[in-house]
Amino acid sequence: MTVTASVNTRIQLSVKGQSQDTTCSTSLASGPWEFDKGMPDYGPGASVADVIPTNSPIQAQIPAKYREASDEELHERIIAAKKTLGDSVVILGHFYQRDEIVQHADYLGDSYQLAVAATKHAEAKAIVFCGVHFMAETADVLSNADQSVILPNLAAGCSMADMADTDSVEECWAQLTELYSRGPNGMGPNAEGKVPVIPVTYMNSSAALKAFCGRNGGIVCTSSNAKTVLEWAFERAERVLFFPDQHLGRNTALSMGIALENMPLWHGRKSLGGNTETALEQAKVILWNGFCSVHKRFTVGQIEKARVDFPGVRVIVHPECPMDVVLAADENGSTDYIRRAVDAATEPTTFAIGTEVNMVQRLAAQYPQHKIFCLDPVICPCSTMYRIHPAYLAWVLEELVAGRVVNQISVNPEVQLNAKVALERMLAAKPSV
Ligand code: CIZ
Repeated sequence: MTVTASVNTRIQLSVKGQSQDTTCSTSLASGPWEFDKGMPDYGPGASVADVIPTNSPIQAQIPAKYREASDEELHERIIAAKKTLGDSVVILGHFYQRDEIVQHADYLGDSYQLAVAATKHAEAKAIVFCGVHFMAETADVLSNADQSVILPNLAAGCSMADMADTDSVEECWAQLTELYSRGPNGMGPNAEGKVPVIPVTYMNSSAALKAFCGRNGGIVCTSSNAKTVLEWAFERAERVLFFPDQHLGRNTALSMGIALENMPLWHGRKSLGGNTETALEQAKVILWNGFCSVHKRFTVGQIEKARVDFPGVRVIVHPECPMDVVLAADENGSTDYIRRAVDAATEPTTFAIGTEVNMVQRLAAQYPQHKIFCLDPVICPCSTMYRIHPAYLAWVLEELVAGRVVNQISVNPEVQLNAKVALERMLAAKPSV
């Protein structure tokens, strides 16, 4: 059996000096378990300085038989365990996962598509989410009470999601509430029926923050429906507090005609987030100071180079990229948008894509009629997604075969209830015509 060539293979070759490629960190060549048990970063690929926040879950070291197994052995073990478990398990693989994981997934998709896919499998007692922590939480919120959601490596978090912790957001909300309630209607609706502010959280956030939105009249958005969700919010509020990703918030608001001067940036730990009262009163979208370490790497210079090297190139970037990059690209959209754009191209096309490298390389392999490359020439996978190594998948599956559920992600019932309210509002929101 040959394990398919993947970003991982390229990393191994480049670290051994056997290819021209460069990686963002030589530690990518290490097994993620080298970084378990509380090392001070997120492990392989963490050259982008994704610091693990205090009290985030720590993965205990998995048994040596998994750490020491060859790629082929792990592959066979996963297949065998999955066969034994049959319909009692469903494996979900995010677009940003490595191929060695994706090939075992029953579903490949974005975080929301995957959580919804899991709800179609009531017969599955275990949902193994090969993605990151907030995704497993969302699956737990949407799944049945008798299903266990498992995250193969507990340290697979999302540094952007971690940039908005509940305490800082509550603190921000208290300050905004104090400011806006000085108006004639307090925090109640004005003559047009709009309240002063509504919280909107990106899917890449903890369940606790989704619940915060549920409790405070707010809503969740994904990168596919951010505009629809902002329209929903502006029908109900004069302004929006958008977290954690400033770039998705800014890019979406800009595309809706909102001026940059009406989008102040909120810096946690500073009074009024480092803004003046006037700026917050004139705000339409208050942006949290969060970002994705991978999408932040894309630059206008890379786009200019792609245009020189490949005249006619079609540049598509993710809306988590900085605004200047999104403006310089031909198109921007979610992972699913990017996948569909490539799939829909009828003529051989050159695509330069600004999103996570595993997904880009997979598209390149799936659509050989096109030339598809990642805008960032350095191989830098999402360091937290990369923690889902096949060794962890083999381990959680074999534990299930032995009748044990390990690494279960359980969202507390009250949080579940309120998070579901915010997710259901998102589902009910319809695009304006
Ligand atoms: O929601 C997701 O899965 C992410 C991280 C991005 C996207 O565009 O799908």
